[in-house]
Amino acid sequence: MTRGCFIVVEGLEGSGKSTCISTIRRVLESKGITDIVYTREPGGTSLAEKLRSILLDPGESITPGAELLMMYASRVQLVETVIKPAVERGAFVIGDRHDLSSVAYQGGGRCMDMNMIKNIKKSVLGDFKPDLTVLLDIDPLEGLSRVDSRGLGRDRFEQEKRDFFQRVRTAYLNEAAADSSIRVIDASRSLETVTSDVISAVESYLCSRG
Ligand code: T5A
Repeated sequence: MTRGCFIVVEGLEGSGKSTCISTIRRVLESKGITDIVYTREPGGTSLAEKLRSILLDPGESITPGAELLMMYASRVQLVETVIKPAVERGAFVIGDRHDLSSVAYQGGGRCMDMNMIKNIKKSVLGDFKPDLTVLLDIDPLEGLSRVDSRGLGRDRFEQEKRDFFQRVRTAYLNEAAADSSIRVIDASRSLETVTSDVISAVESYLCSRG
């Protein structure tokens, strides 16, 4: 059986990840791909959804180390029980965030040691990584103003200051510069233009798979 693949969408809050995921689904369906699995992080399993509700709760006070380990506990459970089995049976998995979020938010945003984060990743996930990552790049203020326009309030991360999100953005872009499987798309432009770039990125990846 042909191996499936794992496509991840990353970006700051309000960068348009949900819209991008719908676009990717449409591209895959247009190619006749029907076995598509959706994941989100933190979350995506019973255990990880419980951790997600704690991690996003604005009433929780969580140390950076505890936050990082909860992100990885959530991720390992998801990778081992959902993502790997799906990819092995030939499914296309579309992930709303994955490991790059920990590098950007805990490494960049919380200023934690990047090597320590990468060592944890290596210890618990080995060489597992997405086949393609679409990184939606946006100025934090613009992203957060989109979030606020939904009128649902801010979660624990969304309450952070602008500097935090600037560091997250810088870390995202630094990682992208060093990894050709990460495609950066300027998400500040119109939805139509962003969608067109997302389609090109996914089609070009599918072509490269043959
Ligand atoms: N986290 C996560 C870590 O710190 N470490 C980790 O390891 C992991 C995995 C998760 C939080 O956890 C943190 C990061 C996050 O803070 P979440 O809810 O999964 O939280 O992620 P959010 O980024 O908060 O999700 P959002 O729903 O806020 O962002 P989206 O999905 O990017 O936003 P979306 O697609 O709903 O779009 C927002 C609005 O903008 C509009 C949309 O219509 C929507 O109304 N929009 C546009 N408007 C104008 N022009 C465009 N081009 C537009 N694209 C979308």
